[in-house]
Amino acid sequence: MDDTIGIEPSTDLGWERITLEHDDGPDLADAVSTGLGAASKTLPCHLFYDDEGSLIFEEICATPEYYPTRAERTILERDAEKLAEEFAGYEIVELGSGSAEKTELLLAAFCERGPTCYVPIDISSDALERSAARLTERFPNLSITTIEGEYEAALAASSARRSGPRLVLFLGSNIGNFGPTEAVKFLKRLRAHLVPGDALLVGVAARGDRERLEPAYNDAAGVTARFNKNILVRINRELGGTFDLDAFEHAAPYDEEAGRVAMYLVSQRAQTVRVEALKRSFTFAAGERIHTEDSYKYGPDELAQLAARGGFELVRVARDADELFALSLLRPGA
Ligand code: AVJ
Repeated sequence: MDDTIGIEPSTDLGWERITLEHDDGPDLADAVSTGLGAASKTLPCHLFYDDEGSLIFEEICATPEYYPTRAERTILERDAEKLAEEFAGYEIVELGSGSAEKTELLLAAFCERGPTCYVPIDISSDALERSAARLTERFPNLSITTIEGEYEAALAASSARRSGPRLVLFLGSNIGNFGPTEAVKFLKRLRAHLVPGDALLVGVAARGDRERLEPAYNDAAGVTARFNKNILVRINRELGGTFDLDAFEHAAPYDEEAGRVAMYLVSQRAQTVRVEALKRSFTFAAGERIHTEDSYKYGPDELAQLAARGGFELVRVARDADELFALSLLRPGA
C-alpha cells in the first residue's frame, strides 16, 4: 500500500506528482464485497471521492444549506496573515485537499512572505491536477508536490521527503468522518509522522441544531443526494453493477446525542442487485439501508480532548462569529 508507484518530476516548474495505489480495481471490489455482504450494509465514505464525486462535493459546498465551508472560510480569511507569520518557512501538508479553495487563502499569505512548499494529498487525481494547475499559475514562488493516495500512505510518503518543519492541515471537517475512538487512533498515527516543532491545524464543525444540520446534508436542490448516490454510480460503472438509482433514496438524520449526521441510501423496495465483477448479487429488503457516511460534529472542547488523547497539545482555537466552526491549532505532545 505505501509503495510509491509513480514519481513524475514535473515539466511544469515547481510541480511534482506522486501517485500511490488506492481504491480502484481490487480495492474497490473488496470494499464493496465486504460492505454489501455484511449483515448491516455499509460502504466506506472515501468511495465518494472519485473525480466526479469530488466535483459534486464542490457543488455541495456552494449550496445555501451547507454552511461549514463558508464558516471555515471566514476564519481562514481572518487568520491567514497571523498563521503565515507564525509558520513562515514551514512546509504545508494538507490531508484531503480537494479543490484547495480555502487553502488558497492561506497560501496567498505564505507566498506573500516568501517561497513556500505545499504538499496536497487527495484520492482524486483530477482535484489534485486542477488545484495544482491553478495554484502554480497564481503563485510563482509556490512549489507543489501532489500526492494521490489515501491519508496514511500519503503521509508516510510525505514524511520520507520532508524538508523541514511541517504544518499539517486537516480542514473542512474531514476529521468528522471519524467517531471519537477512530479519531483518537487516527490522531495517534498522524502524531507518529510529526516531530516536535511541527504543527497541526484541524478544522471541524461544532454540534448544532437539527434544524440547521439536517438541511445541510439534504439540500433542496438534491446535490447531496446525488453525491451519496455517486457511490452506486461508481459500482455500476467500475464493477458492472445493476443499481437502479431511483430505487434508493438519500437520507441523512442527525443523532443529537452522538453529535453525528449519518448518511444512508435506503432501498425503496425489495430488490436484488447484481455486481458482475464480484460475481455476486445482493438482496435488499424494502426500507433496508446502506450506511455510507458518518459526519461527527465536535465542539472545540471535545476536539481538545480527542487531541490530548491522540498525543497533541492544544495551542489555540479560532471560531467564526456564529460559533458554527472551529479551527484548532495543535502541537505534537512530548
Ligand atoms: C468532507 C467529510 C467534511 O461530512 O460534512 C458533505 C462530506 N457529506 N455532505 C461532511 C459531506 C455530505 C463532508 N466532509
